Formats: sequence, C-alpha cells, structure tokens
Amino acid sequence: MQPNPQRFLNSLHQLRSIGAVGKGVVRPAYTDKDIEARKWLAAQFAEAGLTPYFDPVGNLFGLAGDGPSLLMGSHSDTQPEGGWLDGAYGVMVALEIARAAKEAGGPDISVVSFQDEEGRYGVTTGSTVWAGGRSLEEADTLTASDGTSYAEGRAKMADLVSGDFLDPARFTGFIEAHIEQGPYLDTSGEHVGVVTSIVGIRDMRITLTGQSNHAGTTPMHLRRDAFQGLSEFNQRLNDRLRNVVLPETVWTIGHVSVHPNGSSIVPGRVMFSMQWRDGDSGRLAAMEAIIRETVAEVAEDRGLEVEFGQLLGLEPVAMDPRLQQALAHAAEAEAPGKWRRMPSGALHDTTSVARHMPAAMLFVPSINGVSHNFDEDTREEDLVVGLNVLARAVAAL
Ligand code: HGY
Ligand code: MN
Ligand code: MN
Repeated sequence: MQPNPQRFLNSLHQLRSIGAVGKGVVRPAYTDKDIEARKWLAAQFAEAGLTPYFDPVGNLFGLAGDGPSLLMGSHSDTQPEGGWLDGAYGVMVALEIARAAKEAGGPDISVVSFQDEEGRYGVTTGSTVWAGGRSLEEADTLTASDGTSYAEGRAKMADLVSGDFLDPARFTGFIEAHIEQGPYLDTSGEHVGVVTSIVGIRDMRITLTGQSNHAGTTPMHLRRDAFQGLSEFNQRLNDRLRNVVLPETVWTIGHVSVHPNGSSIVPGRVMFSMQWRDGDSGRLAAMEAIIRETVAEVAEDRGLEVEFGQLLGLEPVAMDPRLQQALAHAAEAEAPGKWRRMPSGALHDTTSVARHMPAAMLFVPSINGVSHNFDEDTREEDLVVGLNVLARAVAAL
C-alpha cells in the first residue's frame, strides 16, 4: 500500500480552509462551517470510491464495500477556537489510507468523521450516541452553553441524513490518529505515540444563585455574591483535591457565565462548567464527592443556592493489545527509537467506539504541546510519518 503524502496534505489543507480563522479553524458542531465541511468530506469520500452515509446525528461515514471493513477516522467539528489539526488530521489521514488501500486492491477501509466530538452539547456526543452510551432521546435534551438543544442542532442537517444508525458490527476494528495535544512527544523529539489507554472524564454545569444588588450601596457583609461563591469554591477545591489526585489528574472550570454581568451589579448568579479527568474511575468518583460537598458548603456559608446540572462522563479505557502491537511495530520501522507508548489525557471518539470493537490510537506531536488554541500546529514531516506508520500497520493487520 503506497499512500500519497502530497495528496493527503493537499486535502488536509483544503479542509483547513473551511472555517479558517488565521492559523486556526472555527467549525463547532452543526454550525454552517461544520456542515459545509461535512458536505465537502462526503464529496471527497464519494470521489475516493467510498459510499457517504450520514447517520441521524450527523456522524459522516465513508463506507468501503458492504462487507466487513476496518474503520478509521476522527472528527471534523472543532472547539469554539479550534486548531486546524484536532480531529481533522485523523479524518484526512484515514481517507488517504482508504484511497491507498483501494489503489492497492484492498483491504476495505471505511472512514468516519464523528459529530460533536468537542462536546458543544455534551461529551463526544456523536460517537457516544452511535455507540449506545446515551439514547438519542436523552441526547436531544442536552443543551449548549448558548441554550440551544442538541435536537435543534442536529435538525440543521436533517436533510443530509442517509438513514438510521449503522450497526457497529459491520466494522472489524477502529484506529484513530490524532495530534497529541500535549507536550511529551514534542519535548522528547519523538515522532509517534502509540496510545495505551484513554483517561475517563466527568463534566457538569453548576449554578450558584445569590442576590443581584447595587455594587455601591450594598455593604460587603450583606451581599449574596455568586461570583465570590465561585471564587471561594475554586480556592477550597484546589486545596482539598490535593489529597486525592495524582500529578496527571486534571480539573478545569472552563466556562463561566456571570449574571447579570454588569460592573455595578453584585453578581446574583453564576453558571460554570466543572470538568475533571483521571485514568481511574474510583478517583473520578472521589473527586465528584469532594466537588459536590465543597460547593454545597460554600453555598451554605454564603447564603447561596446551588443547582447541579446533569453529570456527563466516560470511563477510562485500555486500547486493544493487538492493534497497539501493529502500531508499535510500524512505529519502530518508520521512526526507530523515536516513538513511545503513552496514555491519552485528551478524550477521543475511540473511547465510545471501543465498546463495540478492538480500537487503538496513534499520536503525532503538537508543537509546544498547544491545542484547543488557534496556534495548534504539527511539523509537516510528522504529519507524514504518522501517515506512513498507519499505512504500514494497516497493511500488517
Ligand atoms: O477535550 C478533549 O479532550 C477533546 O479534545 N474534545
Ligand atoms: Mn479531538
Ligand atoms: Mn479537541
């Protein structure tokens, strides 16, 4: 199988141009640019001899033949300020492998771009629904931070839907290539990461409600200031989590909306995202207990009400040993001594796909470990090394 690096890079840059903002891209799930990119991908799949297939939530498959096939891919939706490679790399490198496989007379390789991997409405929503981790009815009630529902989001591409969800049993396995999005390969000068496991995640919205009031006439001791509540919660949480976390455990308050958000108004309400990740489900549960009790305690101390939103999450998952081995052998052949086995601190569609079939992931380096940022980038030669490692591994499988 002979992949064509130039054809691959050209198509990757073509996808980049859809929703491009400077070096980065803006293609959140179900936005016009996301849908435009999916239509473009569907045409690319057809031109490569794959059958384009949109499922009810907008996951786009490029099906090779109608028998069993290896599935490869990732996602083409992005964060609100996304890098040009997060997801896109995995989709386009999969398409190049599918093309090269077809030109070599086989094997059948199907391609997928999952929808809303970036969790505008949840957590890797498209692949989670497809894999049965969340019912469509339940998913339809999820809301984005702008208040729109998943049902409203996916309705924007209802005209593209080809049919019902595909049966995962039609695929023999799944390999997702992705940028590392962290610093380890870049700082070690290595070219490839063979992923051993993917961390688990928990994500929920928390609302603290106090009392909006005049910022000039309300004495400090009479205030029920929701922002002060969040600030104190954050401080206490950092102090308490220290006792249960490992160096690689992470937790993030990434989205905060203050209401009424006026400089002369004591904030009456704060809604914030609380997200945490770790390789161990027990530690995720211990962190959840600390989060819930700490925010309730601060609310009590400050006369605030607290409302916990729905808790979303995925469990940690190990990658398939046989697929890992094929990737490791290929990495040693293409980048001798310049690769490593490593866990993934980022979540990926692979987590949900792994419920149904053997699944594995390959990383290429992120320059300065930056991602979820317009500056996200990877050296072109590393993009091509990843392509060659995948081709070699797929041929061996
Ligand atoms: O957040 C994540 O881990 C993924 O990039 N959406
Ligand atoms: Mn991603
Ligand atoms: Mn991402």
